Amino acid sequence: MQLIEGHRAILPAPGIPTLDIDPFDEAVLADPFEYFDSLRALGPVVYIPKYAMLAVGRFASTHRVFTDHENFVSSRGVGLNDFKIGEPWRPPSIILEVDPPDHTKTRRVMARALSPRVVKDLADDFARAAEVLVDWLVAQERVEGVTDLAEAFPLSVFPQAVGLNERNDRYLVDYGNCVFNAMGPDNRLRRAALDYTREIAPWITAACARDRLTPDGIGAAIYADADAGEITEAEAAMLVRSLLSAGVDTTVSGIGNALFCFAENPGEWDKLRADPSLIKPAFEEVLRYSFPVHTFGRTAGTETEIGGHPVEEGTKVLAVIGAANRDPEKWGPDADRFRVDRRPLGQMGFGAGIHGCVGQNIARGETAAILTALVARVKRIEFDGTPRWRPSNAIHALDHLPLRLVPA
Ligand code: OVV
Repeated sequence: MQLIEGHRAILPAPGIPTLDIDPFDEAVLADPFEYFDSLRALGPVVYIPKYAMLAVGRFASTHRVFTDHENFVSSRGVGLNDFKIGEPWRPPSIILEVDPPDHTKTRRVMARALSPRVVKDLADDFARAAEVLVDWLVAQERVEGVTDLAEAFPLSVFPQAVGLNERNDRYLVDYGNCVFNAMGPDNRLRRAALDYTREIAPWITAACARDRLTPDGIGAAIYADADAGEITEAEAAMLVRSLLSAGVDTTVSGIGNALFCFAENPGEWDKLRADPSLIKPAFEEVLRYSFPVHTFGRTAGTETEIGGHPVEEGTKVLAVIGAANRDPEKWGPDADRFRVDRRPLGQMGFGAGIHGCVGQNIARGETAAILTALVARVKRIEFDGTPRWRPSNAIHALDHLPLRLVPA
């Protein structure tokens, strides 16, 4: 067995087309749409020789890989490394990097802690925080969309919602970025992430402890399930770690991408202002068109197939959300257009299947709050300089977004 990047290097079955590209090259990450087009055009599944693995980017095959959790497992890692072969870089997540039946229990605990009821009870706090922040930003007029808004808003509500007593806003955003970069190949981005997490991880671990959390937050609700005997105390700490891994940089990216979409498409902002009932469907369209996570991996746990092509056990498969979310076969000939009234049912910005984002209610709640406050106060969102995409092995987001907010 040949090893590349810590997984079994496969030879593709005859008939699987080859795509000779490095999907994690920084130039591709900065502008991935040609890669997405090639990936879909070649077939339901392609072979990536650089990493000796497969990739799917058509809507149908990507959806299949996400929803067929029996053949495409998560317990061997959702990045390029196969946990059966190499050591995971941190103790694996007990909700992300796990299969049923182990997944079932932790998923139930997290789903309860992040239920629609919980998010509904947070809605007033979110709305007030959004109004205060947007009032302040509109008075500035020129803002840095990433730090002043996309980061500032989740940081003004999410840590309190979780009940964190420890605050280190930089670490909270950067930890998520590191976790997602660690899913990639052994490139500059992953090596920098692993170096930096050595600094951050002790702080994260400490922040997850029961006695560092307020008694009324989402974190405390998870520990209450430990008291009830559903999970152990150590498992509760690990699930709080999942909140901090997946709950900050993702919403930061979603909000930043929303601002980008509206700056790029002022007519769509006008539609939202004319009809604020479009705020919720508009965010679904942001998730489709500008997906905060571009790629997740799976591993074939058994011999299986994709689109009629045989896939051997141990094969790593990249499920390219960004490509699937732009598939004209699914979304029509204007798949590359951002349209707030599209109502893109089935968009895979939150993934699909049993591992579909467990925090999607709170993510939608945060975004609805900030867009509602903006719609009421901002006539136009304009670029005030050149936006810059942040290279990441899994996140699709901006790291610089100079904006002018034109007051209503
Ligand atoms: C969906 C996701 C991304 C990153 C980390 C985790 C989950 C986790 O459970 O730690």
